[in-house]
Amino acid sequence: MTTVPLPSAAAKGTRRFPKGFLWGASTSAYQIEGATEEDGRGPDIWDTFTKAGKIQDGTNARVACDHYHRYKEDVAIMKAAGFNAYRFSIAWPRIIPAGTGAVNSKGLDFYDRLVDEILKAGIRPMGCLYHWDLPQPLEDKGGWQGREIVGPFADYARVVTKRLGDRVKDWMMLNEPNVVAIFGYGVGEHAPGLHLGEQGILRALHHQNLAQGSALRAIAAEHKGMTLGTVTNIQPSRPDSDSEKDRAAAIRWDAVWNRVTVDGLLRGAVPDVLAEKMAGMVKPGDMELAKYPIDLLGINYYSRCTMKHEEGHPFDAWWGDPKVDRYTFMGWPVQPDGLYDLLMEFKHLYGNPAVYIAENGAAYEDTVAPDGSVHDVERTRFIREHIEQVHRALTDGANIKGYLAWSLLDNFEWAFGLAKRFGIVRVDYETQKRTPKDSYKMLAEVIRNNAV
Ligand code: IFM
Repeated sequence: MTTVPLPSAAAKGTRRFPKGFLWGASTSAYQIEGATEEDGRGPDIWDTFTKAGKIQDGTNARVACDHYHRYKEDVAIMKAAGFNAYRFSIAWPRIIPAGTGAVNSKGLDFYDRLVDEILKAGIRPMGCLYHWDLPQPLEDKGGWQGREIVGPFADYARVVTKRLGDRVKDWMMLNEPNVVAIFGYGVGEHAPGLHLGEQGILRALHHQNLAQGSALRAIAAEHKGMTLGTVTNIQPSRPDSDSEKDRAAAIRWDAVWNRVTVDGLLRGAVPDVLAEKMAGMVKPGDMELAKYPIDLLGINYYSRCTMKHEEGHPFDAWWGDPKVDRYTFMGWPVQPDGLYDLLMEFKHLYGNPAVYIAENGAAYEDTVAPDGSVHDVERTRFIREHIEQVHRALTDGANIKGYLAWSLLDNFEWAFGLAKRFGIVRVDYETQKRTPKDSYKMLAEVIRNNAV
């Protein structure tokens, strides 16, 4: 095991964060809950995708971290680290199993219990309505390809907030709509596994924008004092080389990956470079519906997008290689300063609205020491370095309200299955034993000091 020297200021924790800064972690329902066939939950697109044998390591999420039954233990783990915030997602197929129509009260009961436990631990629950688990019956009707999904999503938002809104005041609509659109509908690597190319990607993005705008309004109409927002992964898009073609690819990719969602929501606008391609799907009134004065935007960051011109991919753009000295077990480059760049760019482009880091973390090949502990040196370093960049951006005036690590637990990493571990807490999938890793201990220390 290599030891990583830390800059002395970081080791002493001299960079202080504002009072009330949100600290914690994020998870999503499908990745941790398990119990996919329990208490009236309906099938979703990831159940179908998994059953079709599309998961690289052949695993599935039927049990995952068994959080559905072990949530009390998991909340206790958060409390012990001193979290004051936790973002989790609600499983649409637990609440409205067919996507529309009958509400499953047992599904709501689970989140009732979970929320009460989180509050009892003194943690601020931040609910996310959609983290990729679309009820299969809705996909059968076209899923995010059709605008018919807008009404059902707003209805679902109403049902959830009616039940939990007395206690959960922070509501995020979607998680990473760009990943849903590109990997789910564009290139088929995620559920529902469709290869619909550019038009499929843009349709899925546009309809998520509309559903989001509609759900935000539905919640605001019925509740006062909510903090409303959404979560998107903004990644600075940079060319792989100085060539004209790579530079153009990076600009196109920035529009697809970052701007359709953020410009739609914050400006009610379609990025210029995509206006022609989206002309057929944007109807009068759509962009007014997409635009909403949110209170808080969740930003997920893992690395920059280094883009090269490559035909055969949507928008003739695909990931190149920035040739850095460190990569995670996902093969993703480690670029902490990209987080600073994006926070500062975002501040300048959008007038410095309130944001928080809703996900940031890394998969590494952890090993369990003979005494059972997990010294995840690289993840610890990764998280610390990113928190340092958050502090740097705060110092330079960015309006950042919190930092949530991805993820609390090792979990089901979508098409990669259980093999890719992002947790700051190890999960032994045989025994369901939880072991806080060194990264968890480091984060707990940062939280205790409110400083890095
Ligand atoms: O696990 C995912 C999460 O569901 C969404 N953001 C990226 C994470 C790591 O791939």
